[in-house]
Amino acid sequence: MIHGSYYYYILLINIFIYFIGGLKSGSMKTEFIKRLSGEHTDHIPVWLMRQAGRYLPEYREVRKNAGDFLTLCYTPKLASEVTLQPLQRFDLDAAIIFSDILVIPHALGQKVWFEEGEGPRLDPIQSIDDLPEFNQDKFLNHLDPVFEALRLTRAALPDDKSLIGFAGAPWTLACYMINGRGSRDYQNVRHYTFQNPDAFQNIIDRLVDVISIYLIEKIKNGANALQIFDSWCGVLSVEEFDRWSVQPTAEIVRRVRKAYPDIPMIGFPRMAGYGYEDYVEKTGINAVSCDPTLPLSTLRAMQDHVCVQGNLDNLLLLKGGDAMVSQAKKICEALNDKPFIFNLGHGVIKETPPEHVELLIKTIKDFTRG
Ligand code: 1CP
Repeated sequence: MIHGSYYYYILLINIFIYFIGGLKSGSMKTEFIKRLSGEHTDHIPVWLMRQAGRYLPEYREVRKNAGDFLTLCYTPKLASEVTLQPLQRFDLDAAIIFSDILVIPHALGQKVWFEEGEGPRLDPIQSIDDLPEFNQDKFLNHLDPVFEALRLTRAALPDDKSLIGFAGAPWTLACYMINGRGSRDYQNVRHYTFQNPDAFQNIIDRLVDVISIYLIEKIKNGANALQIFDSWCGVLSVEEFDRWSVQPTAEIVRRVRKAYPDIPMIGFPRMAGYGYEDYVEKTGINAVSCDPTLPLSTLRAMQDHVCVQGNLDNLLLLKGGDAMVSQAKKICEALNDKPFIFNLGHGVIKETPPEHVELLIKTIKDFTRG
């Protein structure tokens, strides 16, 4: 009898420790994680692409003191601070770690800098051999500040908030690496792929390797879900889209799942139009982030296979008021009976008044509060 109660007591302590451990590592299933896994929840989870950034005065303050944008990305305390800023203001369900997709080419040894008021610049490459020989330890060492920022942020976040890690998709990263800057249509890069398909394939293969390693490391350091941004895949034809966007992304999903079978992964094939449904079917992602050009009927059709996230026009958020509120409600009405997370169709624009974000989040939260 004494023995029995002793073991019962030990068992209870173990259950308690296991439970607390789970909470600390953020492994508790939040409504956001549940919906990504296809479960229904009472409330609509919401987060916004580029929710941390220049539209917030408190971000501009930290950014000014940090000086250079990359310094901000590589200073864990500051990166964590700006990651948490939007959650201190708004009732958001997830934080996305503050960084940039271009830390990957930077960690591969490419020169990357940000021109004030213009955007990213890179010393363009023509072949993977233009980069130093790949060394995994060096690569991970370079990115250690990002991993530390994740650890700090996960430790500071309440248990009911999730932490999202992200990477650019191979095609989008290759666009910047070859073109050296943003472009409307990436004609140079598409021309390059026709002239040098093998050399381009080598670049994509290297990116698949390093993005997979990077995302796995992000999970190890506290990310509860991942998003892969293919911001420029909308310029591709159907065959190119399959070869340069869908197949490389599918391979990354396979590799990350091999290490972490349960990690929810969101894909964002921005402006892929006709390609969205194929992307969903072939990549194996859990959720798809939708740009504002897609009709809600397409989002609804995709909900039979994955969770959908989106797709309010960021220009409506910039405008605010009734136009924004009525479109946000329309999206919730159309999609909330199946797996759905509210988000924008692209990132918050820097001129957006923070009060508009406040009203938008309130609208979404009120929708299910009744
Ligand atoms: O001066 C500044 O403060 C720099 C502006 C800025 C910010 C705030 C850049 C430069 N990057 C970021 C942060 C950033 N970038 C985040 C933060 C997390 C959050 O969402 O809150 C994320 C997810 C990114 C991802 C990113 N960077 C993408 C993919 C998403 C998308 O917007 O399509 C892309 C394409 C980039 C490249 C990049 N970095 C910065 C800018 C201005 C750009 C886009 C330039 C272009 O249009 O070519």
